[in-house]
Amino acid sequence: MSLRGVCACSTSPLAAAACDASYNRPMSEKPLVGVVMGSKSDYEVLSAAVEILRALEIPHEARVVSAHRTPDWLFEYAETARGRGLRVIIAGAGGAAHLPGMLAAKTLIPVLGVPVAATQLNGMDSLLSIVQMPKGVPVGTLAIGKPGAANAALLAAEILATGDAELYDRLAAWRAARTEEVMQQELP
Ligand code: RP5
Repeated sequence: MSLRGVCACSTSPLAAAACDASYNRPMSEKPLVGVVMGSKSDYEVLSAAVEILRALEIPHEARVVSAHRTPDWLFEYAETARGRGLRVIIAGAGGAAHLPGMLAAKTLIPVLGVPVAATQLNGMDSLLSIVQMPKGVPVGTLAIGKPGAANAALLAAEILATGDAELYDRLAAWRAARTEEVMQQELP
């Protein structure tokens, strides 16, 4: 079973099921960054990553991939990611948050983990789960919630920019714009 091209909706029953929901679609013909999350409910947080990727014109896709509810789909996603051209995976999850670690276990593409506050523990459970990967299978762990999601996208951009001069320039312009915003701030 393989995920060929943009969306394997027609080639893989698992991918087809995942593509059925309108929120769960590839957003680019040749995505370089995969943004995945354990549930549709995580999208409010992970959308901060998608916004940055859009702003930097980085081809990306967003999918729901649940480690405990769709484990076979998770394996398929990870195993086919490199062949589809993905270079970085951003993975957000709440609770036990085993999604980033399981993806990292199944691919050598860098995985950036975003803890989502989804339980009574306000994301501490997810943070500790993601950051405490045992030695040998790394997951780059970002902050809990939207700031972490946004930074995951920026870090993905920095990784890709090491081999893409035009993206480097867009990233530099984005950073300069943030500096300018602060320099223009006036206190009441
Ligand atoms: C995790 O459980 C997801 O990543 C999400 O953060 C959390 C709650 O999922 P739902 O019950 O909203 O689907 O797997």
